[in-house]
Amino acid sequence: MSDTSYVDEVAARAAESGRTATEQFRQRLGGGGATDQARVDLLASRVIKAINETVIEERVTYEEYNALKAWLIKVGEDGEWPLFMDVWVEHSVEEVANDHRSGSKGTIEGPYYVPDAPTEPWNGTIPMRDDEPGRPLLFQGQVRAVDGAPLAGAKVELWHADNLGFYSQFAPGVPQWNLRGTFIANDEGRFEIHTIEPAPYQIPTDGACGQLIAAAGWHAWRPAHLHLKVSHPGHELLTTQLYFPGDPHNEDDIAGAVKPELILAPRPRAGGDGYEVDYDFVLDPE
Ligand code: MBD
Ligand code: FE
Repeated sequence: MSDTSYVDEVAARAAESGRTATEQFRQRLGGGGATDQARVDLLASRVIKAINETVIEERVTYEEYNALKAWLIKVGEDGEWPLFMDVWVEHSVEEVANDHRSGSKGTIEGPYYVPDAPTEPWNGTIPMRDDEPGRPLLFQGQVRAVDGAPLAGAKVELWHADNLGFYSQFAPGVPQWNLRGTFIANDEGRFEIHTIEPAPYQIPTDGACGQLIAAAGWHAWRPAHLHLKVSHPGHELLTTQLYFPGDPHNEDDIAGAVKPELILAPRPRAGGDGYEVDYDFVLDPE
């Protein structure tokens, strides 16, 4: 494959992911949400005031003002509002939402979760292609309550990008449930999940968010990561991500979602291919 066709292929997938993320959001969460008048008044007033203060203090020109309007229009046209919000805002919402927890650390969900991935046994393999590229990874651990009691039958939902950084259902050409699975922990709350190591992920560069990143001289990278939702009746749902040591973007994740507690310590797999890693989850009571 020539360099140009590779770039074109990546660009085509990037544009597709914005449309799909917007459509998924509308179906799952769109339309509902908080509309308490006093809160809308308070929050909208504060955001509008912050924008106006920036304009006055930085002496924003009409040229800059119109560039902003054009860009805001394009974010919508490209379907990139879910991406923009999850990359630059969700980490603060997550921080506030979860600061009472004493169990495992959470972090942002991001734009690419899909509910109801195929159910697999506690020691199963995530759906993947026969020739799925990437180093094999055995991800194992236990789900417990804060008092240490194992949570039998806990649900461990895992989703992640492939070895090229593509998410199924958002990048065309990837099988529907590729690298998305729901694992049911055994009677001791344990799981042993066979998957592959994901690649670092560059957020789409050919849409409005990429335009902002290029115009500002930022980078578009997230470190390689596993996404998880861990749940059990009577306990708070944990939405989190796990990262790999040594990834340079653990220090400068564009989405600000890395925490020290979320960095894995994989080791070469004893008597097998690839890597294995232990990580336990502790769920707070509801
Ligand atoms: C991702 O894979 C992701 O996890 C986030 C938060 C934003 C964009 C792409
Ligand atoms: Fe992700």
